[in-house]
Amino acid sequence: TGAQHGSDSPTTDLTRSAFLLAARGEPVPHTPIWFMRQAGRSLPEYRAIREGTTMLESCMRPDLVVEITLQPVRRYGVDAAIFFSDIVLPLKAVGVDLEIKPGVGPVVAQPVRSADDLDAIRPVTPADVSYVTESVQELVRQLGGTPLIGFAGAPFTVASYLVEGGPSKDHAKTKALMHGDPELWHALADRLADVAIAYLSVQVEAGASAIQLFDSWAGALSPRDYTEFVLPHSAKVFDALSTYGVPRVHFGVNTGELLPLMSAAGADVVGVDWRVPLDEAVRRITADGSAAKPVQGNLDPALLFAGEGPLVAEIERILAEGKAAPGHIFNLGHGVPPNADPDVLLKVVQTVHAKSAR
Ligand code: 1CP
Repeated sequence: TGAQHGSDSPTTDLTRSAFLLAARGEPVPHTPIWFMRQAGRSLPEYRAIREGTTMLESCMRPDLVVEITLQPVRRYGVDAAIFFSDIVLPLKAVGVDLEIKPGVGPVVAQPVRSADDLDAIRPVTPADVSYVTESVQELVRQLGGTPLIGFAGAPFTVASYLVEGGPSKDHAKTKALMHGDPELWHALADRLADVAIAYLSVQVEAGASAIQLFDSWAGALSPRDYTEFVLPHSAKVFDALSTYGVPRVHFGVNTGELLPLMSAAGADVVGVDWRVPLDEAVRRITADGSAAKPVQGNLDPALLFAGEGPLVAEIERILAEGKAAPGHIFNLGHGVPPNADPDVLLKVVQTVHAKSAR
């Protein structure tokens, strides 16, 4: 990947990217690190540039997308950038009536209740999101040797916003729909798989070097429900993306019981939150005889507020446990909290790099 973007300077060489090497289980110069939600409210430069522009408007402006995506790369020297967007952006782009409310999250005007409500949900075409193509191309140019991760929301997590109408703690309406009207559920999830495939394809074709499928809220489901109602749809997404050969990361919160299933859905790299140690995650993924695969994680974001001693001790423990996997990408167990201190995040990056240097 990357070669097609021209190599006027050696810094555009992605073949030595620690992130991409780790994602493929190959030897690395140091353990790569990036942070979920590394762009965003924890950065003063983000708050400044976002002033007066809504979240969704920002996602549609290449000048802002490029700048906001680069901000944490400049500040922290992380080993990957993540495209600045949101999991509901492709729905907005095809005309679903939704907004992202500050301090709340995505809010949907007309929650999905019947088959008629599915009409609005169709895959984006490159023409619907030309600003995404433009932003990714410019980012890949400016990022040089740092890979760009494209992302999409997984069918279950996006469906939850569409069915609940907004953020939810228990996902009760979504589960009720699954069990009460499985036909409608599968029709909705299948459409959302197609949305994710289309949105991820646009990003990869524009130059993204890896993709992450966020099934943030899948941990609300039992393994049985996950297997029946979610896995086939997420597997469809991973399968469709396999043609590109870019590493595919699969992440959710509170997914300790689901790790083998989320791995089996087709991930090349399994994201792990802080509840399950990485060596135990590897044991769970391989328990049925499946091959071990690279893992990503899993510092508890709360440790960012614990002080340097405990923080460094946790980083050392996670680096040691990560050795159980054929590749380890360091990350938080979930997103950067908005009140995190950027200097502490910088310290985490420097510590991970220094302690893992080969
Ligand atoms: O105005 C703002 O700053 C709004 C806050 C914000 C931001 C910065 C939202 C609203 N989305 C984003 C960007 C975003 N969203 C990124 C970008 C880049 C980065 O990581 O640096 C990404 C990857 C997402 C993906 C996303 N959106 C997820 C999956 C990741 C996760 O954190 O689990 C989810 C669940 C969403 C929905 C969403 N969008 C925004 C919020 C506050 C939420 C969560 C709402 C809830 O609690 O249900």
